[in-house]
Amino acid sequence: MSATDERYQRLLARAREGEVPATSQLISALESRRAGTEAILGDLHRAGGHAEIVGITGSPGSGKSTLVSALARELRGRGETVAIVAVDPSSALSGGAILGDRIRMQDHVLDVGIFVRSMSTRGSLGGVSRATVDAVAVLDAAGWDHVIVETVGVGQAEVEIMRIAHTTVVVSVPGAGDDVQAIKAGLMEIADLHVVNKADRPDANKTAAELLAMLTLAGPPAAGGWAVPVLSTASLDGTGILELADALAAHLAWMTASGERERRELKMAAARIHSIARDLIVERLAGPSAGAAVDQVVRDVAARRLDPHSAARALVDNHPVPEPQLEKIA
Ligand SMILES: Nc1nc2c(ncn2[C@@H]2O[C@H](COP(=O)(O)OP(=O)(O)O)[C@@H](O)[C@H]2O)c(=O)[nH]1
Ligand SMILES: [Mg+2]
Repeated sequence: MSATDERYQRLLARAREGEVPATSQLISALESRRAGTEAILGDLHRAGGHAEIVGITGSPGSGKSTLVSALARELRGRGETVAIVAVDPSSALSGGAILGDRIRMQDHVLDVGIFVRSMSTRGSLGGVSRATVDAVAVLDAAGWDHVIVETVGVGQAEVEIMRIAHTTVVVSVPGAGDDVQAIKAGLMEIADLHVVNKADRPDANKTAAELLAMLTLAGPPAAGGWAVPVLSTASLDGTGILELADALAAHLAWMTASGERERRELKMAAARIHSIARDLIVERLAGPSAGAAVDQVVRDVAARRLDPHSAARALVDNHPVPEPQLEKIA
């Protein structure tokens, strides 16, 4: 075992004892992608699989951080431990929101049963980056009961959150325009639970009714299926938080009883393998080890001795990437 491996192993052992600084250091080491992280990622995978992973998504300012903070307090009251990963848009424009997260999360600063980590999105706005996936793996392996990932629901992010979360919560707010944001942003398909936050504001009932109408249009769930609930919360004063915690527990129980949890674990595994394989292949084709073979192909395409499709296919055939057959698993 290399010195790096040993250091990571020590950090993981301490993280599993509930040592927060060791947990943070391990997440940072993986985030900066220092050499020799593959072995520890393997250990994390083997140790994990116990945490309930919840994704919370919705537009900036919808109150996700406030909601997560209140939810964490409720879950702590039930004797469960909660780790929060807040994926902050890296844009300087949102500096205020990041600061806001920190201040609210300080409510929990003295509680050893709560862990809070902010991650930058590093350019992929709202995206669940590789670093986030690895952070969740650390927290799962370290034995946290709940891992909550807060992301801004933009573009690819909502699809990506499904790849790491057992339960996805979509947050909407009243009075943000004529259309419910979740519908506009294409978030309807991924929501296991809808929350209309800021229910203390006018028109909260109207927003909830619009969401319910959309869900009704989609038809009733299959027998034994999950009926997506629409909950209302006012996360500043804690209204509806107890019901949200109950609904999350109910969704987890349903997933376990119906076999859905197993199906989702399969999908997540397939998506994970695919994404890592894709990264590997890109690294190989672009990296220094690609070497002369790629250079020659590039020259052949430029000189029109070879077409780019055949060239790409020939390169990939040398490094095949298995396509996950997600439909077959579903
Ligand atoms: N009126 C009201 N304001 C809220 C509620 N929840 C959050 N807020 C406020 O909405 C703003 C954005 O909250 P934040 O949690 O940072 O939203 P995020 O960007 O989605 O994480 C803050 O000023 C909060 O105080 C709520 O239930 N009611
Ligand atoms: Mg936030």
